[in-house]
Amino acid sequence: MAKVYQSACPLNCWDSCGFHVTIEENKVIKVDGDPSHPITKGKICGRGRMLEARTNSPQRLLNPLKKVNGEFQQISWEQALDEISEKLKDIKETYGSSAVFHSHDYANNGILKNLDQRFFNCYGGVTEIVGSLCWGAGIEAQGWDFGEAWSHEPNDVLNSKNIIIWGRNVTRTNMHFYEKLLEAKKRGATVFVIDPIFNATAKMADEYISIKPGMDGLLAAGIMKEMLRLEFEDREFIETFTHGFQDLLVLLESITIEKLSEMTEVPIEVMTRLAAVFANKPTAVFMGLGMQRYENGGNTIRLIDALVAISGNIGIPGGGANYANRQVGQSFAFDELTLPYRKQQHRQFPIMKQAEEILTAKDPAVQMIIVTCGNPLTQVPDSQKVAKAFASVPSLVVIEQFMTDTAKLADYVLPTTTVFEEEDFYYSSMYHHYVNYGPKLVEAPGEAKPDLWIWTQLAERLGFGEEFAFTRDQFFAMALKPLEGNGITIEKLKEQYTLELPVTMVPWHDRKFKTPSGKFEFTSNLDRLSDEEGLLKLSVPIESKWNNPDLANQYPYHLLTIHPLRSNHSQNYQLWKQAPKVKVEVAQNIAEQLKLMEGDFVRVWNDRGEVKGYVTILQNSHVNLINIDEGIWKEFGGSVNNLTSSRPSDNRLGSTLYDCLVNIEKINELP
Ligand SMILES: Nc1nc2c(c(=O)[nH]1)N[C@H]1C(S)=C(S)[C@@H](COP(=O)(O)OP(=O)(O)OC[C@H]3O[C@@H](n4cnc5c(=O)[nH]c(N)nc54)[C@H](O)[C@@H]3O)O[C@H]1N2
Ligand SMILES: Nc1nc2c(c(=O)[nH]1)N[C@H]1C(S)=C(S)[C@@H](COP(=O)(O)OP(=O)(O)OC[C@H]3O[C@@H](n4cnc5c(=O)[nH]c(N)nc54)[C@H](O)[C@@H]3O)O[C@H]1N2
Ligand code: SF4
Ligand SMILES: [Mo]
Repeated sequence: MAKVYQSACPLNCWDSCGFHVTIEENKVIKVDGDPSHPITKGKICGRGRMLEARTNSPQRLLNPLKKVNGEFQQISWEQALDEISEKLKDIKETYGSSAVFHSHDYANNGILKNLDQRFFNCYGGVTEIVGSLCWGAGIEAQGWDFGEAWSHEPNDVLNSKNIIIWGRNVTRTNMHFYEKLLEAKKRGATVFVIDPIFNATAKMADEYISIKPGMDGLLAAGIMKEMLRLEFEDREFIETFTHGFQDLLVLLESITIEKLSEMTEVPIEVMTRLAAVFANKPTAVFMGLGMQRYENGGNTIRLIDALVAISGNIGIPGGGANYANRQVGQSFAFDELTLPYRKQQHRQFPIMKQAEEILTAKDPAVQMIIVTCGNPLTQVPDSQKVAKAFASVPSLVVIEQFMTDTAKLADYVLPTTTVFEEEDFYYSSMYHHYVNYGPKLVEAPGEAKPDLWIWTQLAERLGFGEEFAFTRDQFFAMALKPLEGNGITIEKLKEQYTLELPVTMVPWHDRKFKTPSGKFEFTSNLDRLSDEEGLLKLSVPIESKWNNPDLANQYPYHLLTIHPLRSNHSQNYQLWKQAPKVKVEVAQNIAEQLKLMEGDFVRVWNDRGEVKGYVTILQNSHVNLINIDEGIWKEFGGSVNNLTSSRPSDNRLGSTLYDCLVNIEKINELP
């Protein structure tokens, strides 16, 4: 008899949904929304539903594999764990533990997925990644301005008069926020969308503002200039609660509004109108992550923060410079889980530059890479270099559910469980502040094992088994320790399935910022920054005609590689009923200039590589723009990261995935 259980979505996503999962005879039959979830209220997206297909897929990895003479052979867990732990021992003795590189991302939002760090710390400390392909530039930027990247709680948007969706693809990536926007609109709020692509959210907005990619900081500067000219700024907030306003004035005086309009490709009237919108408080800004994946990404977010600050929209209900809500992750006791004091050696590679770092590492050179919760061959920029680097290392161990492009390259592939095959609790620091419980509902197929089981087995073989001799409940209790006083325990979570975390609902309402001056900092006072670094700048994408006219002549089109509708990154393409094809979306002006028609086969290229695919014409998008959704596997024509650059952002912690110029031509399809 089929039975419905409560559970939760593990995917790296804004929404962190509650699930109803139908189980019959140890099989997942259906994944649906849990109507009792306070935020997600029974609605989920196709990626969540596809977790059924993911769990039951005949393509699942079922046994440990070892590559022998270029071919994978099935081996026992005993053999895999013995051989890998022997290699780990030898590497530590001969080269030091930091000769092991842990390459990962955040494919699963379960708290116990962080125990990989406990393993590597107890082993002695390995080479870790630093920074983030995803949101790194913006998190760092808000750290400079506010001291933290915190957002308002989801229902606060119902207090806003005006809502600016700035580079967030809400209908596609953050569907429950879309529901809230509709509700806010019904209550009379006005919605603006600023984006180079006329996306589905733009269709529901009251006004759509088209912008040249990477120019949002300059648009914020233009709006600030108009705001100051019209004396719309909030003088009291500026004088009492901010630091560095004079520096901002000098910066804004260094450029004319006409120049800003020319560079952003946004008319001056729009800047004037938006200045009035920001003054008509409360106005809330909801930033997406796409717009900070540029070389100038940190400055972009800082200039938008500055605009929200001078208009007095900080710390008031219905306002806010909403980007991420790190309060959520900060609620848990990470150090208790991960034991950072146990590491004796330590080295860091920036996540975007991992390929270059691997290829040039000395003292010690990288001897082994262990990949968890990530698919770097598809997702990390400059894919060809990534493939070369990963192939150059003596041992590559990949813990995976599917034979991804990264797994194909491995020496050992260890099969792991999917969400309903193990117990965990899930949260996301992107949008809402509820934590969700997900019980184990079915047995894993074949010999697939939870990541935690793999760490425990390896730890025993390496002599620190006692650090993993805890039940899941004991690990949960460790993570939840700081919340005990608020009555948030694992017992209560198991009973109620979702619990509200005690976060600040309207950040900075007390005007106490976590910066060195205690104020909002237009100029950052952080000790680790030079005076020059702390200043706001008017900067442009590195791959743009303003910065590199020769490159822009050779590669006249701007390439975006945004997140796909029907896949979470690279996780779902192999599950589609019809094999995916690379869709090359081109702006109307490009199609007209190059006489491209819907369905034409084209090549998109730059100095880093090429991708081939089929043309779709983008309606109403900004000119000279091409988009290819990210995540596509090699066998389906990917990866788009063949084209992207591994440069870091201005503040070093973000990627520049969208700071990318290309050319395009029609070619004949191979028979
Ligand atoms: N369907 C789906 N949903 C997802 C994911 C997924 O893979 N698929 N991934 C999840 C993850 S990990 C993340 S990080 C989030 C990301 O969520 P979003 O930030 O919403 O999505 P992105 O695709 O990163 O960013 C794309 C948006 O930014 C716009 N954009 C790009 N460059 C610029 C610019 O210079 N200026 C402006 N104003 N806009 C710009 C794009 O046109 C697009 O609308 O989505 C999450 N949700
Ligand atoms: N060009 C371009 N590149 C991008 C982006 C972009 O917009 N454009 N977006 C960037 C962003 S925002 C992000 S967040 C990254 C995401 O990058 P990744 O996290 O590397 O992408 P995923 O496709 O989600 O790959 C995760 C892999 O982890 C595996 N996995 C899932 N659950 C588990 C688990 O429990 N244990 C283990 N061991 N493995 C598991 C999945 O099978 C999958 O193959 O990509 C970045 N790359
Ligand atoms: S992927 Fe995001 S929106 Fe879809 S079900 Fe999971 S948490 Fe919800
Ligand atoms: Mo992300």
